[in-house]
Amino acid sequence: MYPSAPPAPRRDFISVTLSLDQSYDGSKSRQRRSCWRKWKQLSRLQRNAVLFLLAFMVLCGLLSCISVADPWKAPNDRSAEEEKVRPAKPPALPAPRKADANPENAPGPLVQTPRRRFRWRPPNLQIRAPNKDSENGRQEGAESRDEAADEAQREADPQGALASWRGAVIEPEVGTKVPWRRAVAPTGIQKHPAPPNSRQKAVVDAFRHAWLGYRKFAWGHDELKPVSRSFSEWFGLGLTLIDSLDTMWILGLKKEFGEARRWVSKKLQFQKDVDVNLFESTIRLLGGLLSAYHLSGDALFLQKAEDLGNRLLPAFRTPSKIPYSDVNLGTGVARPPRWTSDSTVAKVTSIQLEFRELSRLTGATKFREAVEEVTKHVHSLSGKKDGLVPMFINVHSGLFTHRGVFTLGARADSYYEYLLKQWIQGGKTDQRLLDDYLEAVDGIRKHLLRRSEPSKLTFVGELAHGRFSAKMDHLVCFLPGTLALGAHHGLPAEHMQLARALMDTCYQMNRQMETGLSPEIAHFNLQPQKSQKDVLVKPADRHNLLRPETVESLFYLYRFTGDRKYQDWGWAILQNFNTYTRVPSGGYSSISNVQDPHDPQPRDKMESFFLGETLKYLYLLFSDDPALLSLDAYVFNTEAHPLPIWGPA
Ligand code: DMJ
Repeated sequence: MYPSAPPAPRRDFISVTLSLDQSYDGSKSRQRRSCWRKWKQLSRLQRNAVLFLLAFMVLCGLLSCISVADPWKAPNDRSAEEEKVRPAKPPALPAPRKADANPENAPGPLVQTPRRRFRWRPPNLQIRAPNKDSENGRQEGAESRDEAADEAQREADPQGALASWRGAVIEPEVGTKVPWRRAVAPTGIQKHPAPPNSRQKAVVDAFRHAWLGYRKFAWGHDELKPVSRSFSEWFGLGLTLIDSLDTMWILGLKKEFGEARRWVSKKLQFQKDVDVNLFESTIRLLGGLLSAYHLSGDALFLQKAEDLGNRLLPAFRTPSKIPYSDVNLGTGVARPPRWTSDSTVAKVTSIQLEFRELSRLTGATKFREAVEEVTKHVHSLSGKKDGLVPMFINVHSGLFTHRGVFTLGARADSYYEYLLKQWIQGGKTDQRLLDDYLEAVDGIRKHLLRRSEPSKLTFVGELAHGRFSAKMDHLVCFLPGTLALGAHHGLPAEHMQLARALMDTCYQMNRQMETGLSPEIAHFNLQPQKSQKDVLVKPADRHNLLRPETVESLFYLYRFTGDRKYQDWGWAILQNFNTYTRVPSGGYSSISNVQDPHDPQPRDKMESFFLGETLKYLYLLFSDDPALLSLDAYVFNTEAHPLPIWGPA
């Protein structure tokens, strides 16, 4: 017997689709007939299921086409979603272009068009869309992206640890995150600094008073005008705020630091059509950000520093590689000052500590290479006089100009300072830097050093085409500190003797004025019979800009000698600042006449270096703890921003 007929196959959904597939081999008519037959065999339910499946597949195909190529969108029209997920990493600068007369037509080199990415799902980051009506609309959009990126980072690294604040453990702040490619860990500050003594507290009071004025009348602007209770702009980049960050950290002003940090996070944008001076923005802004990073361990500051460093680099694109004095942060167009194609020697040779450190931290060698090219070039240049350099250098020829004039003051000062400090920063290995420094100190001794009458004060004058001038800028008072630092790092003991002698002179430049504050420029008397005074001041030079150099050197001298007279001298200067320059409503003002205690004539300006340098050095001077920013671990840039001394490679 035949076995009973096999049961009719179950015409479920899968077998239907399979049989439809298999029937595809025959001729078209046979195929159609067999398909139709099979289709008719299906129940109504099965037919509906097949139709539904086909419709679904067609719909999916259509949707994907629409997403991948939206014919209604212009090619560069980035969707809001792409904006939201764009990383906060600063864009790279293109080659500088010729300046456009109309800044509005300036090319937008700083906005990189990101590669299109396609998302099937909405992004996790929910941020506010930029407010187009607000004048800050663009900036707010960028801030939102920053915040979103910060938020994402916090989610990824909720334990993100921070350096302690004067010994206290502090919570990671909003936006704190690990740098994206950090080569070295931040150095931080000692864990348990001694509590501030009464003189240090007086400095903290002074700082708070200065900050009060800045906060009330100039918040986020470059400089406070304390008398008119307003502000002035130089670069429009919150110069005072950035210059003050590390001072606040050192003084333990956590609340103020946190507030300033939030401004940096939310408001500071370097993508701006603004010309900045390469030197000033390097020593104050880049230096300030790098130090703030080292002390706090907060990667926000390093990110900002790298962005700024990238935007400053076009200044180095000159035929000689000697940088232009100015560069536009937004367009990348660099230029010399309007009246010359010369750059100032001090200004091209005192940016090295900062750019070298930026390279070390980011791993990007371009910063170091740019500035070391300048050092190498100046090292081998003719036109020096026993190690002393002229004040100007031409960016086209790369040669010194206005030769024959030598000073340790304005335009040359920090050239000498950075020879020594770069040598220290690099672990005392670069012999050329040391040789240039030692030769220059000998040159100073040989050509510029004299003693005044009647008190025999040792001072550093100037030389112009063989003629000596007994003129000394207050700026030169950095020199005792630098000489002492060199002696501390093993250079000849005579450097320390000279440092002490010059320190006495700098103090006398303050002491002999009726206000006890130094004039901008002093002239020294060389002829005993003509005057009883050693320090003479011309009417045009009687101003005091709240400069740091005297107290800077007092700090070094006290650190290395322990002689308390240096602290007492600094204390007198602080009191004089309080008596003659403090503005009751907040802030301190530069003054026009240090010789008139009844009317010192406030000039209505508080320079950023008063907070960045002057008050910081006073605070450190009054400390008896040599481990507080140890001079074996840190080297201060010329704006008083401490940077770590590199260990052995
Ligand atoms: C600061 O900006 C720096 O110290 C610079 O080296 C010289 N001038 C001022 C302070 O006087």
